[in-house]
Amino acid sequence: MRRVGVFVLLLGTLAHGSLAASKSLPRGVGPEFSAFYESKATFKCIGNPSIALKSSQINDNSCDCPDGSDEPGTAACAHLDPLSPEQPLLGSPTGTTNTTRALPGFWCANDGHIGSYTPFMYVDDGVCDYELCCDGSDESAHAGGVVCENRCGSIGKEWRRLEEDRRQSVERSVKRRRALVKEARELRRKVEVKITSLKGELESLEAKKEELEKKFEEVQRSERGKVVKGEGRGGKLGVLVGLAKLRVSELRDTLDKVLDQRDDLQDRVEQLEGILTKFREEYNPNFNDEGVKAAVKSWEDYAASATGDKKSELADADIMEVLKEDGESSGINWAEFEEGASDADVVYQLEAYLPGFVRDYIHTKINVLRVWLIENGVLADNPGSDGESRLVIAAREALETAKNDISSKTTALEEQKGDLQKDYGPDDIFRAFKGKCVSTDVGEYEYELCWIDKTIQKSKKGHGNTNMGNFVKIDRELADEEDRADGKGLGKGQRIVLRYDNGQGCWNGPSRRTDVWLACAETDEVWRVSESEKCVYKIEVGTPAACEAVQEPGVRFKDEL
Ligand code: MAN
Repeated sequence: MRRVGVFVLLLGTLAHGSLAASKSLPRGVGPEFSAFYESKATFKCIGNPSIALKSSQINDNSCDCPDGSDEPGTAACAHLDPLSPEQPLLGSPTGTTNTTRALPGFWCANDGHIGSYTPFMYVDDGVCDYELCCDGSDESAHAGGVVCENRCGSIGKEWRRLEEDRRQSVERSVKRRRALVKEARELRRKVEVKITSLKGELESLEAKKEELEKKFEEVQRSERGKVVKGEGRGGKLGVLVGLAKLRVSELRDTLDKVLDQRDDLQDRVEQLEGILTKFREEYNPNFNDEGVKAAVKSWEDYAASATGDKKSELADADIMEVLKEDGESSGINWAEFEEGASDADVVYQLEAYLPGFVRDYIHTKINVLRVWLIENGVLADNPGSDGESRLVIAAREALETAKNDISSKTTALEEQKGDLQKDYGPDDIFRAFKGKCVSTDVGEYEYELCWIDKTIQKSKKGHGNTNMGNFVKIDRELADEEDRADGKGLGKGQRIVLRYDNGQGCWNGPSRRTDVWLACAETDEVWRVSESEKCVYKIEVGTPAACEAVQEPGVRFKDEL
């Protein structure tokens, strides 16, 4: 099989044999040159009409015209080549072989397939060049006994099938590209919406900031003239603590008094028991006084039932404990409640219980609420540790929050505006690729392309990742490669090239950089990675984003010919 690269395909308008060469034309004449060969009598060399030949000199295997036009169907003028090194050629008007040839090659009509020109050197050389000349007409002289059957039926059929597949694939790619353009448009719209909303937010934040500045100044002014009152500190909870302390003190005094009374009564009981014991021991039982006898009996029963020391159910030690003054080491430490616990603190510390992501948002709201509560007497205005009142702190914090908001939103706005100005390629298409990566394995590395971000070389042996360049810009460059059978190649023509610079420094050399060449394909795929010179990489990628021009099946663009 010969290389196909040197042949020239007929443009699409001729693709389906509509201008098939007439049968009366000499062998090898392509349709667009037929006019030069119609005269039966004489033939004038196409490039040198002053040279007239007999029609019998056409295809007589002798190169008579300086441009080779008298031998359209033989290899007699195959040596003529504008690209070949100059060689003396006797009899030639220019004196050399370095002559512009009039004909592009030997015309194979290839009925049933696509007509094409075959290099003259392939004519009658004993090899069937089916890739270019499927009808076998290039070997009609049967050199060396070779017979080239006409295979245009089957080759044409297969070619049409492949072309149809290719057409459908191009259609799908173009469709995908359209979807990407739509996605990119939507992303741009979102950025625009974001810009509008950030501008709006900033406007109202500026107004709010002004308002908060005024408020802060007002609060500072009014707080400066305020007498700090001890009473009422702590709000409702503070009042409750005060009442409870008072009540506990009252109850402790009462218990103390009850205890004194008990002790007095106990003394009296002991005195009475002493009197009655003495009375029982000293009365005269010989006096038959029934009343006295009954009284003594009752006393004996009482004394018998009250055996041993009757322990008081409430231990005196416990009572003494209760009677001790409240303080840090006993009872209730009221100071703790008076200093720390106020209902205001509950609100001040509420934020601490919130999840982080709502804290900032709530912070402003709580401040506003705090100020309102303090101003309306619902919360006590606790001075901060540095003596600044809570009201002033809250007003200042609200102002600072607004200022921080303005600063972060201004940064976000600048970022979004910058993003809108950025070059994302034709139709803004690479906007749809932000944050996406594709990769492939080559040898000991995995190469990753993160589209508008960077290229990375990842060691599969665990030696870490190497930055091969950061995205800089979108360029265009001319590709000049033969088509590949699997279609995974850059081909010929202008291609989008993404430039990535300033990657990780090369040992004893400059920073790594990468050029990412794009060609049209149905899906995003890294086709090849090469390192043309040390730390200078080329990545070839197929992507629907590169399907800018729709090609009709079988038609090649002029710059690809
Ligand atoms: C690593 C890789 C190579 C590169 C050399 C340069 O091995 O990044 O691609 O050529 O370093 O020293």
